[in-house]
Amino acid sequence: MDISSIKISKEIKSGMKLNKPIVALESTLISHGLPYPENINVALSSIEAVKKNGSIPATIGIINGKIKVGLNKKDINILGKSKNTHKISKHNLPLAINNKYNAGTTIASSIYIASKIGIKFFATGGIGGVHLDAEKTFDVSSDLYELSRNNMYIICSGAKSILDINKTYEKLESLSILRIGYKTNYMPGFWYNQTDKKVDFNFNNIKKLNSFLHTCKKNKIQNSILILNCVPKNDAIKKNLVQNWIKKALIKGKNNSIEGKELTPFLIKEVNLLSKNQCLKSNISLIINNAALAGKLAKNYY
Ligand code: PSU
Ligand code: MN
Repeated sequence: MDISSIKISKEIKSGMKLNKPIVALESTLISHGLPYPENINVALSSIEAVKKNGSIPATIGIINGKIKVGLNKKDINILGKSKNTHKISKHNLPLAINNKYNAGTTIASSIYIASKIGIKFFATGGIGGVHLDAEKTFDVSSDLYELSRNNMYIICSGAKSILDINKTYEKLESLSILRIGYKTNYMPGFWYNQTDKKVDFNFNNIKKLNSFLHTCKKNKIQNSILILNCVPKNDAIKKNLVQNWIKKALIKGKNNSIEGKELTPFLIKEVNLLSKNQCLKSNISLIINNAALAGKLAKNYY
C-alpha cells in the first residue's frame, strides 16, 4: 500500500520525527463495538488515557475513503453516530477507499496501517480470534493473521469472551504470537478475569516488560506480541455468568443466520442486553484501562 495516501495528523507526524511515544487505537469499537453514546465517550476517554500517561494517541479510521491516523472529535462523531458506517478489516480495505466509505478499522486493518508508518504500540479491548464452531464455519478473525505479519506490541484483555478461547490460544502459538501477561499468570477472558490458559510469561512491572520488548527489538523479532492486561477487578464479571449469556446469544445468532463480519458485533450487542449492560460497563473499563497501560508502556519505552 502507498503510505503517502495515509493522512497522518500534524501532532503524530511531528511526534514520529522526534521519536516520541505513540499509541495506536482502533475504531471498529466506535462504529460497531459499542452503542452510542458510550462509543464516543470511550474513544475520547481512551485518547485522554494515552495522553495522561505521557504518550501521543493515534486513533485510526477511514473518513470518506481516506485512511486517517489521528482521528479528531469530528471524525469520531461521524463514526459513532452514523448508521451506515462500514466495518473494514484487511480484505475489504480497498473497497473502503474506492467507495469512499466512512468506516471503523478492525484490529487487523488498524495494525496493518500503524505498522506501515512505524508505530509500535497499540491498545484495544479484546482481539478477534477463533469463533466457536470454527471447525464448521472456518470463521477465524484476520486479526490473528495480521498480528503474525507485523511486529507491534498489542495491549489487550485477551480475546473476546464470545470466542473459542482455547482454540484462539492455540492459534496464537501456531502463528508465533507470544502471549505475555502483565501482572497475570493466566490469559484474561475479556469480560472475566481469567481463563485457564497460562501466559507464556508474566511480567510484574513495566521496566522489566519494556526491557524484554527492547530485547525483541534488538533481535528483530518478526511477530506481534500480546501484552495481556486483565479487566480492573471491580468491573470483572463471573466467568459462568458470561458463558451463560454467550450461550443464549449464540442460539439467537444461529436462528437469525448471523455470520461473517456481522457475528462479532451481534454477539457483543446481545450479551450487553442479556447482562443488563454489565458487560458493556466491563468492556468500557477494560478498553480505557488498556489505553492507559499502553500510554505508560510507550512513554517508558522511548
Ligand atoms: N473489541 C470489542 N468490540 C469489537 C471489537 C473489538 O470490544 O467490536 C472489534 C475489533 O475491531 C476486532 C473485530 O478487530 O471486532 C474482530 O472482528 P472479526 O471477528 O469479524 O474479525
Ligand atoms: Mn470473522
